[in-house]
Formats: sequence, structure tokens, C-alpha cells
Amino acid sequence: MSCVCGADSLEIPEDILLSIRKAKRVSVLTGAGISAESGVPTFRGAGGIWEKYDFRKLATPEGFRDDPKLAWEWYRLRQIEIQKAKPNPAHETIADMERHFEHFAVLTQNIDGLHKRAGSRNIVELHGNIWRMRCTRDGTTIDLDSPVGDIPPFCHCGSILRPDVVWFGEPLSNEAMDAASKAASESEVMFVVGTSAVVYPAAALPILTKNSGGLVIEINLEETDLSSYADLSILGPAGEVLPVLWRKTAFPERFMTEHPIIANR
Ligand code: BJW
Repeated sequence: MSCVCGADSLEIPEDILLSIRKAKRVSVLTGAGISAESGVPTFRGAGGIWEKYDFRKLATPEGFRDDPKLAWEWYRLRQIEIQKAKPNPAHETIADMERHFEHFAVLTQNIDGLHKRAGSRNIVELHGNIWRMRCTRDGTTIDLDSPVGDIPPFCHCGSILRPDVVWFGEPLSNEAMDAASKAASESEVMFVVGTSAVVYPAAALPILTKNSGGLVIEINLEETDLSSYADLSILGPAGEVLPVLWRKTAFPERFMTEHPIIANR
């Protein structure tokens, strides 16, 4: 089922709201679209990163091997951009949701760290993090708190450092994949927010939820390959849709805490 959202005019079927209220295990799979309203560009579609930049040079191990300086220039530019960005109401709503479910996981393809900055705690970063570098010799990681200085950066062992992210053709870490697959297959409800759902294995996670009997709710500006599998596909900006959807879920216990006087009458 698909519905077009005009934020407050958003109509969510009551049985879906009921399933969300009853759920104990919930996960959210996010992609670049969730950070678009924070000013971080998406990869695909009009104005997307891959329209302007060649992914072969910037997001493959071969590209990095051929020209590490070029790849690092690009990652530094993105670090500068991401450093300026702030979490938006979609990230904040997801952080709030975590407080209301017994088991909750954010499975993100994003490397921008905005979920953590919004207050989410149980986060699986499927494609790594732009604020971490990794030694190309022994895999030692180094955290960054500001954009990288000298380019390319070197490890104290003399080897070149790379961004600790997952490029095309590289496997996702076993730890991240195991945690994400477990959360997805155990989820009674999975929200899929702002991803084109074309990059695997992340795009298969909602299918795991569906195949285990869970409900999949998609939030995206446009229909994707996942839309026909989803139980509900809401078309609209995540920063507007998620807060309204969450308000409509209206957990009675949340209402009691936020409005104790009215609730106790
Ligand atoms: C909004 C919105 C708003 C906008 N509100 N919505 C053929 C060739 C080569 C590889 C393959 C191939 N066929 C299959 C593969 C495998 C490949 C793959 O899936 N390719 C497909 C593209 C075909 N996958 C891999 O290579 C993965 N590894 C792998 O498979 O390993 C196997 C292996 C095993 C053992 C040994 C060796 C290998 C790795 C994939 C890594 C992806 N990396 C990137 C870069 C990360 C680092 C970085 O950021 O620099 O990850 S690519 C890029 O795509 C990034 C993203 O995380 C990922 C997904 O994109 P996402 O998040 O969905 O963004 P967009 O832009 O696509 O979509 C945004 C959406 O938001 C849109 O739908 C908008 O409508 C929406 N939107 N504003 C709501 N306000």
C-alpha cells in the first residue's frame, strides 16, 4: 500500500499503528535521503553525488590504489560538509523511538555519524564512518574529530591510511552484517527511510524482516524497488513524515508522561 504524504494529512491505517504500538523489536534502515534535509547530498538521482563524481575513482579500492590523493580530497570535502550539518527531525525522531521499544536498532548505510549526534545508541554502521581512518597494512583504525589535514594521511607504521568506509566490491564487516541481519530478521516492524534500496547487501535487510513475518514501512520521496514489497510506502520528506507518524502512533504511556495532568483527569 502506498500513501502520499502531506505531513499532517498523513493517513496511517489503524492496524499498522497498532502493530507499531505492540511491537517489542523494531529496526530502522536508513540511507542518504535521511540526511538530505541536513544538507548532506544523496548519491543517486537528480543532483546526486554520482551525477557529478565518478564512483570508480572515488568509491572503489582500485580507484584509491590509482589515486589516493584524489579520493582523500573528496573525503575531506565531504568531512567539511558533514561537520557543518546538524541532525534533522527525522534523526531526532528515530533517537526518540529508541526509548520506547524493548529492542531497537538503527541500521544505517550512512557514514556521516548524524544518528549518533541525534542521540541514537544502538547503531550499526553498515558502510563505515567518515570520521575514522584505517591503516592499509594492518587495519588499525584512527578516529578523527575534524577534517583530515595532510593528504594522503600516513599511519605511524609508514603505510597509507584510507577512509574506514566500505567501497564497491568490498565486503561489509562480519560484525556489522551479523548484527544487522539478526536485528532485521527479529524485527516485528522495520522502517526503511531515505534509501534507493539498490545497494546490496543492505537492500536485502527489509526482505529478511518481511520473510520473518515482520512489517516493512518505507518512507521516501519517491517509489523504489522496495515499494512493492513494503506493507506501507509513504511518499514524503523523512524530516516531516517521521515526526507525524511517531505522533500518530501516540503511545498511551508516552502521553501520560508528557501530559500527566490531562491524562490523570
Ligand atoms: C529522501 C529524501 C528525503 C532523498 N526524505 N527520502 C555490479 C558491479 C559491482 C558491484 C555489484 C554489482 N552488482 C552488485 C554489486 C554489489 C554492490 C551493489 O549492490 N551494487 C549495486 C549498485 C548494483 N555492492 C557492493 O559492492 C557491496 N559489497 C559487496 O557486495 O561485497 C560482496 C563481497 C563479498 C566478499 C568479498 C568481496 C566482496 C558494498 C557496497 C558499498 C556501498 N558504498 C557506498 C559508499 C560508502 C562510502 C561513502 O559514502 O563514501 O555506500 S555507495 C553509496 O550507496 C553509499 C550508500 O550507503 C549506498 C546506498 O545509497 P543510499 O543510501 O540508498 O542513497 P541513494 O542516493 O541511492 O538514495 C537516496 C534515497 O533517498 C532516494 O531514494 C531518494 O528518493 C531518497 N530521498 N531525499 C526521504 N528528504
